[in-house]
Amino acid sequence: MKTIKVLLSSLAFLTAASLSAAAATSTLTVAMSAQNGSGEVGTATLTQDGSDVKVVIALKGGPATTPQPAHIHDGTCASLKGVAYPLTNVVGGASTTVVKGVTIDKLLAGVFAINVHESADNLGKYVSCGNIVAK
Ligand SMILES: [Cu+2]
Repeated sequence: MKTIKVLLSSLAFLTAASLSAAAATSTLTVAMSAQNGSGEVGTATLTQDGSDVKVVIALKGGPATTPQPAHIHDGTCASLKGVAYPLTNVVGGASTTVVKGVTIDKLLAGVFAINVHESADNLGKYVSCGNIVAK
């Protein structure tokens, strides 16, 4: 009888552990839409890597060599607030950044958007943006 009780409690523990593991988001694709007639569209792929999140931006339609500043901002694309996490400049449509000490689930729990600016000289012009939301 005691053996059965131990077995049952072990099962309950294992079930709870696997449920919490399944709940953590390991990857998320954010659709990046063109803004202000830029034609720059693509994706930002977020991948959980331990306690960090790798952000890979891939855009088409942008300049070949002009560096384009990119950030994770508070707010939505329709109403961007301040910079929450800086990202590596997009060059030739590509940018990879490891954002330290954050989880995809934390980003999903808040209100955040990834945006790209035309250039360092023209930060005020937004050329691409995607809201960080679950599919
Ligand atoms: Cu920005």
